[in-house]
Amino acid sequence: MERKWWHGETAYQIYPKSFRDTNGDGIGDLRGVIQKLDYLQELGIGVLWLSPVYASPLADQGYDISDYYRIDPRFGTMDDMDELIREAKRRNIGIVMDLVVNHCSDEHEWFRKACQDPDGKYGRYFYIEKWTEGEPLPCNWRSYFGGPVWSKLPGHDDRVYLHLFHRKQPDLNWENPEVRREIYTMINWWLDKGLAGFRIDAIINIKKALPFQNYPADRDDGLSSVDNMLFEAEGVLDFLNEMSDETFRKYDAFTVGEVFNEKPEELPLFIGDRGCFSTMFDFAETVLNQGPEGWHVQKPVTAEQYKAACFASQRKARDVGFLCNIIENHDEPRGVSHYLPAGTCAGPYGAAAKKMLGGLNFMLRGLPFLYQGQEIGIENVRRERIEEVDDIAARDQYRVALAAGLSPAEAMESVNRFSRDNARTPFQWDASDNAGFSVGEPWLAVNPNYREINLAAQRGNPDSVWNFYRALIALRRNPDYRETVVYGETAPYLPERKNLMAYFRRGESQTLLVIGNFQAAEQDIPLPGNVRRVALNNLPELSIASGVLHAQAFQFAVLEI
Ligand code: TEU
Ligand code: CA
Repeated sequence: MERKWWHGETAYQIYPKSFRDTNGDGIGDLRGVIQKLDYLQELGIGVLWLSPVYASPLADQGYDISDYYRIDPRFGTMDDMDELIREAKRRNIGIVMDLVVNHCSDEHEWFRKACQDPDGKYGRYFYIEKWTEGEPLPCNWRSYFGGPVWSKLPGHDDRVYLHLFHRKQPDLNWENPEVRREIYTMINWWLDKGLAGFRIDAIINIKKALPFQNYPADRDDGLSSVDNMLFEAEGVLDFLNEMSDETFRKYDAFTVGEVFNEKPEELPLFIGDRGCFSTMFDFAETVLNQGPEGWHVQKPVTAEQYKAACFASQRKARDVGFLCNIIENHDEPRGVSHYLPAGTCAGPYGAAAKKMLGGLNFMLRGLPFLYQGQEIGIENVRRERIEEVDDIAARDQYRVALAAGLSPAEAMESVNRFSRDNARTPFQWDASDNAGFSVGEPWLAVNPNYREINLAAQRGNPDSVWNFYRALIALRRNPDYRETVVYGETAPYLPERKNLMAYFRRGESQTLLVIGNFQAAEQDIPLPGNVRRVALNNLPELSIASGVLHAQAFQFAVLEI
């Protein structure tokens, strides 16, 4: 495998709207990111992904772009963006922007022109079909945010357009070479500014199985999940390789794909040495227990499931390339609330367990990708009423739960477990009003626990979650361990042992054993050899006697064997 500059880095995702607001309008902005670059450098971050800051009506919080060449004034100006790229580079941080090209906004000039003349040039930029009231729609796919993927084309009673996501996110027609050309020109325009690269949004969706046809319904609504269509769509890699040749490869840019549903044999084509992307996210843990019926029937993830999913991903990527390891992102609940046993965060072992989960994920082979606030252990937020929820996915799932017969209170339970708002509450900088995020009213209410969980408090505490993350990042950079931590092979240790997640990282001349006691009960773990050094431990003590590690609740350790 070819070595790349980014392999040894730690990456970090910023959701700009909720990171830091500098002008008091309650919306995080680019100047806020610039202001916190020193913080990110201190943390040890080398790659920084910004969720979208392009001009947008924010129907899906920026994932609906109305102008790819402009910064939304709520986030700042193009000068701010240029300054951010420059200032980050000075700190050896590469800026990665979000590339959202499966769809644009219905307020994009292209779509407006398509509405004016559906048979003209811009009509062919989208998927527009003839349809009259009373007829069945061109196909029965269910949009990711609920309801059919077809909506009436504004101004035309006899046409519908396709949107796999929200109706304000019309899908771009990748089959049209003119569309692809427009996109490549735009990508290169941004790369010329000195970006390190892109995170590539929802990219598997750009290839549709055509002609449009129905799939078996998987809910009472008679619709069928887009997944069923994607399973049959062929040829996405032709588009992706063309895009890569025309753009990323020319710049040796860093690219990370948001790829769900890839076929096993395709992995090398995505992230191998000659793959279309540098890397992609490992979503094997993210999708555990998800299903077409929705959030209200989704079961909690067990330690056994989590471990098995991590190990399966390590195995599949082993000879191929690097995956990005995450416990959360802006679409998911907070990892500590989602993967740890219920009630753990608020209990006596909360801090230990948060460190354990972070450590187990961080030490896997691949690129560790932190999400803002993960480093201080931010938790899910509780909302009482659906009106307090912003997330369009959560609002849809609330309706789905009610339609399935749940009471409003029960429906809110599932919303609270999975809402994307969990990840989108403002960053908790300190114990001052609004968690130091803004002097104004935040666009989304802060998590009320910010007076206990905040960066300022954790800085001063050597045992904090934050200081533990600092130690993890430092270990990855430590010349004594770097080679093994970054490139060492992963091999499970005692994989059958319940509520234990343990694995070796084996380098040429060094073996590390990573151990996490994934439960509140203590556990005796036989060690496979003598411990030469303790590289990391999440508790003040580590009890080893006659070759047995007596692990405390949620104890985590990295041992050199
Ligand atoms: O998400 C793509 C995706 O597959 C979503 O369906 C995701 O599973 C969903 O948000 C979970 O409820 C990307 C972005 O990360 C997301 O924020 C956007 O809403 C979406 O694309 C559309 O651009
Ligand atoms: Ca602002």
